[in-house]
Amino acid sequence: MEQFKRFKDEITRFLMMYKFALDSLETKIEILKEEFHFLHDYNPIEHTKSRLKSPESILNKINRKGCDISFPSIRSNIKDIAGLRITCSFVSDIYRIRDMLGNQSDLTILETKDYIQNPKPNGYQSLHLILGVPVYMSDRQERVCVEVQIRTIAMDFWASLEHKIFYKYNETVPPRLLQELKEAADSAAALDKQMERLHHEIAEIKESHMENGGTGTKR
Ligand code: 0O2
Repeated sequence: MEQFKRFKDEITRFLMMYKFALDSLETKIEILKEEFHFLHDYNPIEHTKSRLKSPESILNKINRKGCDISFPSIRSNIKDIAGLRITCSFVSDIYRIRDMLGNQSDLTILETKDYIQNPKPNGYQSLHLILGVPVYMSDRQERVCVEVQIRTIAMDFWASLEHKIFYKYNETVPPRLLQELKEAADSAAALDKQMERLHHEIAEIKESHMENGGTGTKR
């Protein structure tokens, strides 16, 4: 019983580090968001969502990978214990957010998977970063990994539907649905391109309007 309690305390303390890393990253993002809004009168971040992997899902993943079940092994082999998803309106915002995070002196971008430049065969698109985030505990400083997924609203819409279908069919999705999902991913990418183009056009119109000191036309 004593051993079980000690083990439970260790897991709780271990996961706490990841929770603190997420808390501090979310605070950083909130600050960037507010400052960006103040400077540019525009918000590149629509919303953020964080999650911590459960001990059960950490154990499943470490078993799947065939790695040791120990805290050091879990730390070095599972990089998505803490996950943060950032949703934005435009593809250019995704890279702007990546750069803003990369410019923070205490954060390190340890890994980048660009599924926008290289979408997965099923159509999945997102920018994945593994960030090294410092965590200040009462007796030490640790650096832990946080997986950040940055995507547009259209990419997020697609990924959440695909995720639901994948689980509904217990991972064996009928080929017709896979084909339709791929087509939907292509449509989402086309929509993202069109919205980006419109966004730039509107920004240019706004700029020349400001330069000419004119007044706008109401919708
Ligand atoms: P959850 O519950 O979202 O966390 P690795 O983690 O490096 O061992 P992998 O597959 O190389 O494994 O990592 P990758 O490619 O960075 O993708 C991990 C996460 O991206 C997944 O987490 C999903 O959140 C998301 N993802 C990747 N591919 C797809 C996809 O085809 N469809 C959808 N909907 N999401 C995807 P988890 O662990 O699967 O689940």
